[in-house]
Amino acid sequence: MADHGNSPPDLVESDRLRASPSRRSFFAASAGLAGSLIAAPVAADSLADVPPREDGANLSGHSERSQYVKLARIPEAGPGKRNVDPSDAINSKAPLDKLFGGITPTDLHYERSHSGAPDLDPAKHRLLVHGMVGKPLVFNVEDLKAMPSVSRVVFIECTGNGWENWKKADENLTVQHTHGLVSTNEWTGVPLKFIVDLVGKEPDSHWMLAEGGDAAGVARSIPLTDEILSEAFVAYGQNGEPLRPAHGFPMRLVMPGFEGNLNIKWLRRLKFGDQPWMTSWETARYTQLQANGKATQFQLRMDTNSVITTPSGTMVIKPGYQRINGLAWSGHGRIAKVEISTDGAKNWRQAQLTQPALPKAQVRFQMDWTWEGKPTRIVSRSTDDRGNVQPDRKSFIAAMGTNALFHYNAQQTWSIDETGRVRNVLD
Ligand SMILES: Nc1nc2c(c(=O)[nH]1)N[C@H]1C(S)=C(S)[C@@H](COP(=O)(O)O)O[C@H]1N2
Ligand SMILES: [Mo]
Repeated sequence: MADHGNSPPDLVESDRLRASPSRRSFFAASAGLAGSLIAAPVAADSLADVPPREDGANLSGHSERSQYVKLARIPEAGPGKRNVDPSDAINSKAPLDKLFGGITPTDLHYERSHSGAPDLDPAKHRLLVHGMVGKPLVFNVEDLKAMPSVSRVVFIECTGNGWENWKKADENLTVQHTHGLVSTNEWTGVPLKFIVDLVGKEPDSHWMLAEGGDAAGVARSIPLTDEILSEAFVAYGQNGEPLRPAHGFPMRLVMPGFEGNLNIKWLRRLKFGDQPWMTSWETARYTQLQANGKATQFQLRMDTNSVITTPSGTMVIKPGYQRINGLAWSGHGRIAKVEISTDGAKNWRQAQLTQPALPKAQVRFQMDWTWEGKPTRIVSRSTDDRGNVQPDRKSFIAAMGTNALFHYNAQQTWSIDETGRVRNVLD
C-alpha cells in the first residue's frame, strides 16, 4: 500500500495491528476502506489543474506565519471569564483544535502568570541555592549553560485545566476553552540532581522551596522524591531557543508530570529544608475543597487525560467520513492506549497513536469514523503505562465532589446534533 501514490498519507499502523499476523490482508482491506471513506479528491492529471508558480518575498531574519493562518491564544480572567481586558487576564489558552502533532508552537504555549510576565535582564538575574546545603551558591544563566544539560519533551498543565466543566457545561465552548491550559514543548536545562550535588544537599533535607522572581513571588515546597530528583531540571531553553519571557526567561523549573504551578518561572531561589514551608500557595491557593468540607493539600501529580480536538466544540460536521483526532497525556508516564466511543460511551474502539508516544508528553491519537447523520455523543478515554484509566465524569465527581476546582481529568464528551453541530456537554 505504501507505494501507491493515491493512498492517504495519514493512514498509520496502530501498535495492535503491527503485531497482527494478518497485517498484509489488513492493509489491503484498509486501503479500500480508506479510499471509500476519505473525502474524495478531484481526479486530474494536468498542471493546468494547479495554480501557476509565484514570486517569493525577500528572505528575512525570522519567518512569520502565512497571512492565511490565524492562530492565537485566548486570554481569560478565570473560569467563564472570557473577552476580558488584557490587564485582567490571568491565563491564556492554547488553540488545541488548530494544532498538529504533539509539540505546541512556542508562541502558542498556554500561559499562566499570577502577576504578568516580567522581562528580566539575564545579566542581572541570579539564582540563589541555599538552606540545608554544605555550600550555598548563586548562579547566573551563563553558569547554567556551562553545566551538563538535558533536553526533554514534556507537557506542562495548569491545575485549573478543565475547571470550566466542574459544575456545568457551557455548550458554546471550544476545546481551546475547555482544555487549553496544557501544552508540550522541548525544554533544555540543568538536571536538578547536578545542582543538588554541587551545593552538597544535606541527607536530611527532603524538601525544596522554589521561588519566582516575579512580583507575585510564587513559591512552592517540593518533596525531593527519587522521581523528582532524577527528572526535574532548571531550564533556560524552550523549543531550541532561550525561554520566552512569558515562560520564565531567563530560567525556570521544569517538573515533568507535576502541577503546572510547581514549574516556577523567573526562578530566583531554591532552598533546601527538612519540611515544607507551607507558603500561602500550598495552604490556600492550590488546595482542593472536598465534598466533606475538608481540604486536600499537595495534590501534585497531573493525572491521565485526553480530549478529542476534531471534531470538537462549536465545529459543524457533515454526514460521511470523519477522522477523529485528539491529544492524550499523563503525569504518571507514557500513554499506552486511547479508546474512542462514537455512541455515547457504550462501545469503544482503540485509536491509533502517533509515535513516538513520550512519557509525560502529549501524544496525538486518531481514528476513522463514518457519521450517519444521527445525533450522537463522542468521547475519548486514555490509559497510561501504569494502568491509570481516565475516569468517566460520574465516577470522577463521585470521588471528588463539586467543591473542588483543580485537577479535572474526567472524560470529555462532545454531543453532535442532527445538523452536525458539536457541543460541549457533561456526559
Ligand atoms: N514565578 C512564577 N512561576 C509560575 C507562575 C507564576 O505566576 N509565577 N505560574 C505557575 C502556574 S499556575 C502555571 S500553570 C505554570 C504555567 O507555565 P507557562 O506560563 O509557561 O505555561 O507556571 C507556574 N509558574
Ligand atoms: Mo496553573
